[in-house]
Amino acid sequence: SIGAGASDVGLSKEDIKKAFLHKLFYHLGRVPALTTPNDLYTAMALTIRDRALRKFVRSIEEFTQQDARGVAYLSAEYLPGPHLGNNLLNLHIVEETKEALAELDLDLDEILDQEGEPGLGNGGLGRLASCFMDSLATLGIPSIGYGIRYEFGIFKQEIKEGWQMETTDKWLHSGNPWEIVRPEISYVVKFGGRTEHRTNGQNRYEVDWLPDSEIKGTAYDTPILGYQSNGIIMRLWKAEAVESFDFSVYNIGDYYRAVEKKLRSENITKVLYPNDENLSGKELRLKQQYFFVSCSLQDMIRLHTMQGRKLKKFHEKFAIQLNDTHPSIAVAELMRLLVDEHEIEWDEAWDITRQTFAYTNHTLLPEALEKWTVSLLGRILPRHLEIIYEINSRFLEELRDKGYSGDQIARMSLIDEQGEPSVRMAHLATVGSFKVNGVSELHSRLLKSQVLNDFADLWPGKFTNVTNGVAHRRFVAVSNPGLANLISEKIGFGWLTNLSSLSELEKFAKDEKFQQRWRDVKLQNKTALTRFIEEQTGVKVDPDMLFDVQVKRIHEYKRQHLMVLHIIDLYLRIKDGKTENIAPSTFIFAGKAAPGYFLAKLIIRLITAVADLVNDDEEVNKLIKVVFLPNFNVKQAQRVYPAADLSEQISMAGKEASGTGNMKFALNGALTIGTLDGANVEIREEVGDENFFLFGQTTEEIQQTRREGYRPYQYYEENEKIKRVLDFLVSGELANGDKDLFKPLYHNLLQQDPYQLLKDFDSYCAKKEEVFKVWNDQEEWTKKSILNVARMGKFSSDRSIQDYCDRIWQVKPVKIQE
Ligand code: 26M
Repeated sequence: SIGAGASDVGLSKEDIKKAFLHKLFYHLGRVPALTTPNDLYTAMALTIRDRALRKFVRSIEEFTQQDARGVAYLSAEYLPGPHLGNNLLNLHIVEETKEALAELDLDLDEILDQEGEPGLGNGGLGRLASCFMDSLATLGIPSIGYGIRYEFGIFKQEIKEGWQMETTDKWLHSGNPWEIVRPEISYVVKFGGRTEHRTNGQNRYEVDWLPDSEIKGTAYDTPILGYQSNGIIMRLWKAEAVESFDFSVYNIGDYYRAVEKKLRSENITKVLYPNDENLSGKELRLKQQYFFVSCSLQDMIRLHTMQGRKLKKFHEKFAIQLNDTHPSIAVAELMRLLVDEHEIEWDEAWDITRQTFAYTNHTLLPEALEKWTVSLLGRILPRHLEIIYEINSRFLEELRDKGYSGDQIARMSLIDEQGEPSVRMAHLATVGSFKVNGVSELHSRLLKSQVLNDFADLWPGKFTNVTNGVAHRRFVAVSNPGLANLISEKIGFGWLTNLSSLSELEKFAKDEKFQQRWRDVKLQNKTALTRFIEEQTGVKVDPDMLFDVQVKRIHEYKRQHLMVLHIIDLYLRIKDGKTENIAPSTFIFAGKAAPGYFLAKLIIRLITAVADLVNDDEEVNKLIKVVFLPNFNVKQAQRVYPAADLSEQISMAGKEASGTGNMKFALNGALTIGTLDGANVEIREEVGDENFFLFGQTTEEIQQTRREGYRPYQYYEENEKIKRVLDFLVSGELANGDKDLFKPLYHNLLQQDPYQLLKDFDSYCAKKEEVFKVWNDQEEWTKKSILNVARMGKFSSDRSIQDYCDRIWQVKPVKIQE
């Protein structure tokens, strides 16, 4: 071991205090008396980063020494959330840090509150990648997470006159103390131009790619700590101009052109595309994907060969996981690197490639399946298009040999020839991988029977399921210390590394004293959220009410508007004086809409309109309130989950691949009202159907309904309640008399209702009645809440990662002796 020893990064209160003052003085040039809150936060972050780096460096030493097989996780998105609190937990120095700061008259909570977050993802998929980083580190898996260092992450959401407004997320503006730039780790990535084919002296067929531009990718590393164990890194690439485009090589007169070129290069990693579940087909997005994939593969090849290993053994040392199809151009890029740049023959290169990649699918929605037009792909990546055609022609040949029909072959082809020819990235990823997985049992089953049906028939062994999980240390231990302490007091700390041991809580489910403390913790969390809600929205809510929460990206398939229709029904009932059986409730929504998704934005407008109506009505607001919390992100999520009583997971069955918010809520003691969709199915299986509020059609029933011809208008005509609620939308009683505002939603529901809200409306309302009834029996509710938590052990991302290790990657942990 070289350099810093453990003694430089001690973990005692004194060590932390000394290091903190040192950072404040020498890194920031400040004395304690003259500091801004950001200085204090930065000094503390740097103090902790040193300690994290030491873990990480030790891990790398050990991985290298043991020559261990490792994993590269390729994801276009990450949502790590604030690092400081999580790192303090992982280093086991929360108390020491609190005390060190207290001696300086400083408050840890205020410092924690200073931290912003890297919004380098849209939602579920990005957050899952970060949960996986946490678990990979904790389990000691030799691994690295590759991605893109977007300068602007997901937009900041503000609400103006009830509408979502987007502003840019300048997450780097006060510096990022967690990252380390690695100028020496950089690669050149080529774009555009043309290819030249020829046979060389030794009769080897060769291809040259003559690009028309080159861009440099530089590594920025962020250490990710595991719980009392190793560290790994998340390596994000930033685009810059290559040196050859520097002004020095140009004539004086070309200075501006050179600088312009530099600016254009940096465009590639400027901004995250804010669409989830909907593809944009934009050139810059394709460039982003290829850029980070190429840098990552070059980096892995460097790491691999640096240690004197043969490239032909690449797949023995690395498994590469593709987080959806966003990085799936990697299949063609690895082929190009092996065949064109390292002169490995096609067949052998293809064997290596297919033993390297595994692909996770996160969606069945047809509009979200990535396709790139042949013309765009050929223009940006001419060599890759040739390689994709070659892979395809060999693959289709195989199918022909097996006697596949023309229809089947057209369906399975990597190229979609209907309409403008385009490359189906899910097919490329499937053909180029040794395993393909969905993210919940139901989703994996549907993946095999719907989207990738032909492939599952061809290669049944290739398809598998790995149910998602969440970083319970972040989403319970860090964000809900009250609950965490209560749990640890009863069953010890084992649950932090083995979530299944939560089952030891079962025996306290009916214990009245324990129940009371359980409720006290919840009330405290709700009180804290109440303050936050008032700060953010001006709305005063009552922590004694039932907190009924739906937070997630806004999407029609997630059916936020189903919850709104029910709230309108309650409103109308209260106005009629029929208040019996309504448990006083606060309905809390949060989530971003893709900026170009009109109906999603209109749903937000609807929520804010209903909120205004309800909250200002003295007759109504004693019983119900409605809140839309702006700018939902990881930091806010950590405030919301601990304070929820009821978790809304009400997507149309068959549409939500898994969901992970559902797990975070249940782990914090919320009960779930939900459909048989995604991981809800498995959550219900685990917690018991008597502890889960199930409603709505099943996937099969929905298909049946569709086959029989779904007529939403019929429900409107035949169901008094539905008619009244829908008519209310266009009555002018919402949004200051504007009758037209919600017409698009009204018509959408009556004409197509693609997500069959009206069909599920009655069963949803009926289930809400049951929720109210159980809520009125607090002992019963608390018992169910405790049982929910006790039975959620399956849903740690530690379990998910263990599944990937055992069943997909074939990698083992490397433990480190300090
Ligand atoms: C694609 C092309 C261009 C621009 C953006 C995208 C894109 C980005 C993010 C598409 C989809 C994206 O995310 C999808 C997502 O978050 N899916 C969710 O993944 C979770 C983790 O597996 C699941 O729990 C959710 O059910 C699923 O909706």
